[in-house]
Amino acid sequence: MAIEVKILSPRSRDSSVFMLILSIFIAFGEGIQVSYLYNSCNTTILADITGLVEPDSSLRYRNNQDCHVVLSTEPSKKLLLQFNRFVLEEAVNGACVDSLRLHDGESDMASPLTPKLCGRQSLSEVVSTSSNVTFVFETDDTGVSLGFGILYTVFEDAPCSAGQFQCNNSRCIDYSLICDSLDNCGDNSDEAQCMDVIETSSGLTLGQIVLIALGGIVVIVIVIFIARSLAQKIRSNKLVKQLRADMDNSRVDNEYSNKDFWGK
Ligand SMILES: [Ca+2]
Repeated sequence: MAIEVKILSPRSRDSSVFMLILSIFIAFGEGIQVSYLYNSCNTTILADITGLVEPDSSLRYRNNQDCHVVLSTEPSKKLLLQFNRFVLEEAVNGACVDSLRLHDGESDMASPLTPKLCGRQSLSEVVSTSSNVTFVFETDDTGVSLGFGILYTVFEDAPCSAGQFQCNNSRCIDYSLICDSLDNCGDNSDEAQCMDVIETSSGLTLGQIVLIALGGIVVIVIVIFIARSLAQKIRSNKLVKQLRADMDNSRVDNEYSNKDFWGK
């Protein structure tokens, strides 16, 4: 079986750091499921829509681990695994002392999806052909490092069913995954043009709502301008009337004063 492991470019490595930070932020902010191998040794993690797999809840994994964990979804579905980071202890004399390997099935007897991985790796994605992926995480009794973060996304091949979004690469993912700032498709098509894609409860897209809001602001500015102009005109007319009245009163007063002065 061909092993599907994409190697990241340096620029992609930068983006993977960003993706890690973003995914952690979203994991805490949006309640994405985070599963720790340490807590799941020799058990099965049920993959629903998406989630993160990490070796441990702390920033460093532990010594003396021998974890076999199956990530499992519905039989008709598959798993896309994307590496946010991968930093295990470096190999000694060419042999991994801490390692992770992935298998395309529900045991470590299934076909390998990756070779035994250790040290610092720049990996992008691994795609299963079955509905199960087995993680085999082994560490020795000395030396630990940052570990790894793997975003998994459950998908099916097109044609998509109701409630699914069809990626440009013909993968079908849950519709809730679009515009969540995570590349769940693997080609980022679920995150492209999000302003036009997100539908709100009102049935309008965010783009339409923004346009309506901008239109509303323009109308309000025009109304304020017209109201201020009218107010100024009214005030100006009042002042002119008042001025004319004052001038008329002044003229009458002058006439009376002249009569008094000349005694007429
Ligand atoms: Ca997404």
